[in-house]
Amino acid sequence: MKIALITGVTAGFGEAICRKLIQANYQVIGTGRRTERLDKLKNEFGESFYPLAFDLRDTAAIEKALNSLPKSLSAVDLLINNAGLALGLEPAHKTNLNDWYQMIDTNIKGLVTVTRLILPQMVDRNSGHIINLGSIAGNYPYPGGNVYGGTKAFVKQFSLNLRADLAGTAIKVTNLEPGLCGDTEFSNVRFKGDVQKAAKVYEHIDYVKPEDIAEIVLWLNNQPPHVNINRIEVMPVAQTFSPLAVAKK
Ligand code: NDP
Ligand code: 8X3
Repeated sequence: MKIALITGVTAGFGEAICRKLIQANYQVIGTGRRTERLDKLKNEFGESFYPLAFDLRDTAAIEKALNSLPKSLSAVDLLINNAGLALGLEPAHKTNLNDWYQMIDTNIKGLVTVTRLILPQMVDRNSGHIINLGSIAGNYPYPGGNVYGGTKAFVKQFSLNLRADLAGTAIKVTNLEPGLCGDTEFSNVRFKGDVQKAAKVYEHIDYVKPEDIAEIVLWLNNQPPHVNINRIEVMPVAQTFSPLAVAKK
């Protein structure tokens, strides 16, 4: 039985990935801050689910939580760095600096901390797969994407650089880059609880669902040992590109 550690299982993609992997017979270690939601998953999945509560911005809490794992769960086969957030959609000069720090501390600092703590045992066993949740926001700039897009560009380059460092090992690294995806708390968080504004983002769009992302994660991890998917960008058919903006005089 494979052991997967998924950050951010208390909502959205993470929860869907957790369900999909447990159905596929993985043992899942799931993290998040909201302990009541972790407890709910524990009640639902029993032995297949191991809850670990910590805030990704708190390095000491991450270390304590990961060090507390029972020996039977300490060899993680699949690390899914999913937890993350966007805050705000204002232009850079109007944003709240603390929102920027929170995105950097969660999407970058938290992600690299978990990775750095899990990676050595993968290298020791010469086995494992890290899947990072990037975003199309790390590939294409858009107004208001400022620091969020910057964090996801970091995640993309970090993923590719991990592959460079892991040359000669059997360890895989993938950056999964979704576009517009609904049925998660992403926009509620981005718009700080303004549910109506969040709902508008998904109006009249057949968006990508958390289950679609979960299916892709399982497929990525099920590739044969010699195949690494470096990056995979996923959009709803309804989302596509527009011309570059030009401000005329
Ligand atoms: P949700 O808001 O639905 O879920 C986010 C998860 O991250 C929650 O489980 C939350 O848990 C956890 N999390 C957030 N901050 C922290 C923190 N400080 N410490 C610990 N856990 C934290 O978002 P999605 O499922 O939509 O997004 C998941 C990932 O996918 C993110 O990295 C996001 O950037 C990325 N993504 C999302 C897209 C979308 O359109 N939805 C598209 C492209 C990428 P808790 O609050 O309990 O701590
Ligand atoms: C989430 C997708 O386009 O809102 O990462 O940045 S987008």
